[in-house]
Amino acid sequence: METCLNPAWTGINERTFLAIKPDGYQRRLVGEIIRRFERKGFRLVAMKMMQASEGLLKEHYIALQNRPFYDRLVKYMSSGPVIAMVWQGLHVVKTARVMLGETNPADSSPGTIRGDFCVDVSRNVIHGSDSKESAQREISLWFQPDELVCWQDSAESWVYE
Ligand code: IDP
Ligand code: MG
Repeated sequence: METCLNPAWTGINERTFLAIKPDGYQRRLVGEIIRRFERKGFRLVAMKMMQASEGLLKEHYIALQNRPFYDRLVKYMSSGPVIAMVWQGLHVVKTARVMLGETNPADSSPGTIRGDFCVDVSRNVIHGSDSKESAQREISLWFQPDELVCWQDSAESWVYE
């Protein structure tokens, strides 16, 4: 059993895929965004800075291929560095979406990332998987299995009962 997976409580092994988008990167929001997930108590298991190819992004956003903004979305997402990450913890998929805010920053509450740091739906600074199934698909699309780091989390007994 990998040391990063708890055999007794599989709920805390849930993982999600987050990516700081090129606007978040250019606007120097990387530290601020990572800080929020660290302080929440989630566990970072993979992270890389990269400029993603249009091919990868077309696959990532395949469900949106018939939307009018799809081509512009792929261009925007491939226009500069992104920070691709995998985070782990109890209900991390749902909680990360709450921490991101709504797709449109105008609908996002203050205190959320999109509510605090952006105004335009097409420049909304961060991506987060919308379900456990899409998280699995996106993690395997962006990361090789050996890029996920298994480490003994000494804070685990302070974050979970
Ligand atoms: P999500 O990122 O909150 O899951 P999705 O509906 O999956 O939202 O859309 C993916 C991304 O496409 C959004 O984060 C945003 O960057 C972009 N997008 C969504 N709707 C629009 C739109 O109406 N105009 C332009 N870009 C959009
Ligand atoms: Mg989505």
